[in-house]
Amino acid sequence: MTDLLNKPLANEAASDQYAPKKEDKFTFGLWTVGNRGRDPFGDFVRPALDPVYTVKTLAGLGAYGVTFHDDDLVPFGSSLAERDRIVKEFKQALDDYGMIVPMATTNLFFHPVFKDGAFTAVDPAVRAYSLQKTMRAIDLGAELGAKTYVFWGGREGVDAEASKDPTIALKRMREALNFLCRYVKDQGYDIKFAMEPKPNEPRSDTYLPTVGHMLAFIYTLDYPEMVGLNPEVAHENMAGLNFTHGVAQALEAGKLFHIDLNDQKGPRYDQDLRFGSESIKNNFFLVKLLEEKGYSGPRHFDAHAYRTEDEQGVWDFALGCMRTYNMFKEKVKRFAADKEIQGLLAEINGGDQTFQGLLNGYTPETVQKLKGYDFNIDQLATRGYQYEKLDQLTIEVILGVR
Ligand code: GCO
Ligand code: MN
Ligand code: MN
Repeated sequence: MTDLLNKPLANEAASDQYAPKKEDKFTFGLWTVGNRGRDPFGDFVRPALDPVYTVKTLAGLGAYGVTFHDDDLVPFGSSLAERDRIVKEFKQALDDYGMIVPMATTNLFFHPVFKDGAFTAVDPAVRAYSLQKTMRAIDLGAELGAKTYVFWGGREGVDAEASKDPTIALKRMREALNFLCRYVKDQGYDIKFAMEPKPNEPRSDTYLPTVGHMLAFIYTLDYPEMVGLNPEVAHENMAGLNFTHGVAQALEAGKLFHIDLNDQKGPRYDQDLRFGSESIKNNFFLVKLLEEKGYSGPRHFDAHAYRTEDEQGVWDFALGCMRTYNMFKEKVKRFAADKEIQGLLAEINGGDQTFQGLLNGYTPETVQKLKGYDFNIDQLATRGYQYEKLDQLTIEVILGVR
């Protein structure tokens, strides 16, 4: 394997203001840079990357940590001795390169045993095995210091609608999460769960398909305080939704435990494109939300390089995700410091303050006043909101002319 850190790319890029730094908290899944370019129509195009080498290379590019599915680190079917050797070497690499594992997860979708799902599979043996595999994977995550444990229900869904009662599927999902929350508590692990919605793929319909569905479901669990969300850019876009609004709802509810950043060209299959490579304006507002509203977790990239790329292209991709995030961050600062934009926003949000007193919550007096007030709605309706101007100024910031 060539050691790309000895080539100039990373070092040159590290010299400018957008260069990723530890404090930016950028993380990558082992499966993301390790993606070998296989798709439903074509085989692998890149060799596998060794996890230790991945840790070293990502650290050199300025990343803060790595995440993994159990099987990304310890290949499925490894012996206990093999597992221990791999974990030891991996821990050493984390130490050597100053990297951490903030999140871990379980692969409940690759092996054929999961073809009908895991926690919601019709077969009780599959459901029981899924709990076993997840507990072992949680142990692995805990051993490596993960504080967030992600649940993406890869195959939790249907192709034949008649095969499952959707209300029973939800009950099964709830039972599994309740069970695993108890497991984490009993082990004394300092771990929270983050559920990741996706509307479809690989199943034609997945249960709990969007941020909103997931959020409502969390409050039906036995330990809702232990469970939050891991929304992904591509997934909400696959459902045609405004990702930033979904993330805002999770954040406002105190439920944004983690985030999967990538990009997507509209509602298609899950493209997992380099962060910020397509939806420039949407991602500007996403970064604005994360940076301005106090999200303090990792900025985790769940994306992969184009299938056309060799290993060099993979590191170009990884560096690109991080640099683009930092470029958006810089634009967000510009937006906040732009006097014309902020003046306009203050004016837009001003309105007639005499009515503010009627909007401070319910009182019988307010009811009386509101019911009796004679609003001049024709005059109110004539207002121009100046949103064309505001949006154009936003575009000018994003495109770098302000
Ligand atoms: C996907 C998902 C996954 C999950 C991962 C971690 O569409 O394949 O986004 O990449 O994020 O399994 O849970
Ligand atoms: Mn995805
Ligand atoms: Mn994801």
